[in-house]
Amino acid sequence: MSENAYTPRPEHHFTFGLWTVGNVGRDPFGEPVRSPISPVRIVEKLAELGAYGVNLHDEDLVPREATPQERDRIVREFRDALAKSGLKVPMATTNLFTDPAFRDGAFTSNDARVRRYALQKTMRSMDLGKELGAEVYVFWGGREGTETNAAKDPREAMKWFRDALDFLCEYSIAQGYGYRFALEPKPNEPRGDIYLPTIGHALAFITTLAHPAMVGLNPEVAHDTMAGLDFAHGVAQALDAGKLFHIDLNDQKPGRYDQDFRFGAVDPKGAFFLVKLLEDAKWNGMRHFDAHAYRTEDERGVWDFAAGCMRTYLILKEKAARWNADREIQQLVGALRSRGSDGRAERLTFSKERAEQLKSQPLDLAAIRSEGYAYERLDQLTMEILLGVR
Ligand code: GCO
Ligand code: MN
Ligand code: MN
Repeated sequence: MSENAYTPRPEHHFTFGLWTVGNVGRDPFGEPVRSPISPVRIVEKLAELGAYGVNLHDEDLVPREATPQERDRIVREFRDALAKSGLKVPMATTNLFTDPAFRDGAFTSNDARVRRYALQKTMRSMDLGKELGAEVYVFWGGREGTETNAAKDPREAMKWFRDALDFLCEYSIAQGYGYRFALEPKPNEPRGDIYLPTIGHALAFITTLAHPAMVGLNPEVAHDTMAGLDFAHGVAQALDAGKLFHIDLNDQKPGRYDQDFRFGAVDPKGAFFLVKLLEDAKWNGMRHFDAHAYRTEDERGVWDFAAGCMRTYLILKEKAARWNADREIQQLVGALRSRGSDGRAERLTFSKERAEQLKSQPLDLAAIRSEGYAYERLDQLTMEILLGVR
């Protein structure tokens, strides 16, 4: 494949949040190290780099204290920049975490006024998202959680969370917005423990909602990694359930603070299996990078970071194609698929006869117990593709 295979283009559906490339490098110990980049400039630069779209929280674009006139001017200028560059806004979300009002959560705050404020802010932000053309609406409940379970009964919190999502589904329907809601699980940070901490928790919760078909997931690499989980397994389960509505790509070392590193920067092998999964599934959602440049960087480093996320994805996509086309790998995979059967894909479906037949079927347990699976060879071949010698 030529160098061009690694050049991002809009058809690859790469997106970034205004808050990602716009991250000013503030951390709990230090002040910002970069000046804010205006939303209009972000749109221009992302388009230049080959991205498809830009996503936003309400406050990334319109400051919380803006007057209606200021809001309209800011939105108009932003829409002009989008129209000029061709960049889209596929996803929008609400900032339900910065305002001190949300210190005990938004939809699950113990304060009923805060729960109303959270709905009000989300509805307004959904209006803004629609004005910009967003189709997916993300719910990251960063403040929905506790430091102590003395604070609230988690069953009560689940009810409040459900009421809020049911309310907002109805709002989307009543307004004719057609949003698909995507819940974003995270185990902790900024709360000590966050509700709906994993993909599995969120999938189960969705089945309890009034409009389960409208609601899916926005899983993130770093969040599952923080919980010590295999991200590709969670994503596969979301795909299997038809619930992968969006994805947040980045990277993270396990056991650390929330790092939001450039995609593939820590665990390229994990990133490879993720890209392979998404591409093999022909998943057509947005590849959204929810990450930011190291705090050491100036604005130039920010664009290096953004270009790097997309380039790494495309390199891994090419590696996945190479893996799928590799004869030796495919022989090994083929042997696994037909292992122990007559070569046809075998599904165990129940019938009384099948059960009876199975109960009395002789099985060569001695052979089953002694035959290896050749995963060492398969994994080494994978490594050699990844390391560029195959
Ligand atoms: C985090 C989250 C957020 C959300 C964003 C969109 O760890 O801070 O990943 O970046 O994705 O608020 O909802
Ligand atoms: Mn995150
Ligand atoms: Mn995220």
